[in-house]
Amino acid sequence: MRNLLLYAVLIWSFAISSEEYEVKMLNFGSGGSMVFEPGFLKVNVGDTVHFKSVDMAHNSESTKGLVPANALGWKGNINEDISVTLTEEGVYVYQCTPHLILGMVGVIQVGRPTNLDEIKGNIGSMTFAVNAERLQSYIDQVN
Ligand SMILES: [Cu+2]
Repeated sequence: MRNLLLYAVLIWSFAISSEEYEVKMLNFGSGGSMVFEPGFLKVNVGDTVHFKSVDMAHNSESTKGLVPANALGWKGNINEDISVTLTEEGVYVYQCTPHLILGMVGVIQVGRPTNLDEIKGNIGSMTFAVNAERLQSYIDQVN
């Protein structure tokens, strides 16, 4: 009986141990102009990412075809914070929709990178006017 109680407490503490992260949406950051910071995040399944609208005219939206197959994705409004709890394992590419062409993208790895090959195959068709190397540099950090 005592062991059962111990297990119950352990499971309960595991369930509430999911972590929270913050990604800022910025006009200028250490990674350049029109940028998410940090642009690459590695989290665990069940963790939550808060996208913070620090500067004006940005949003966070998962990029079509560049999220795990079972993931729902998200679409934040411009000038609004959005919180996303990531429940499907894999690699997620997301964008600021008005500044996608300016390379305002980010990558979140949730647990194991189950769809990494698919992502690598699909990002080749994306074109950026500036910050063209940024997405690849984030993908290179997936491990
Ligand atoms: Cu933006």
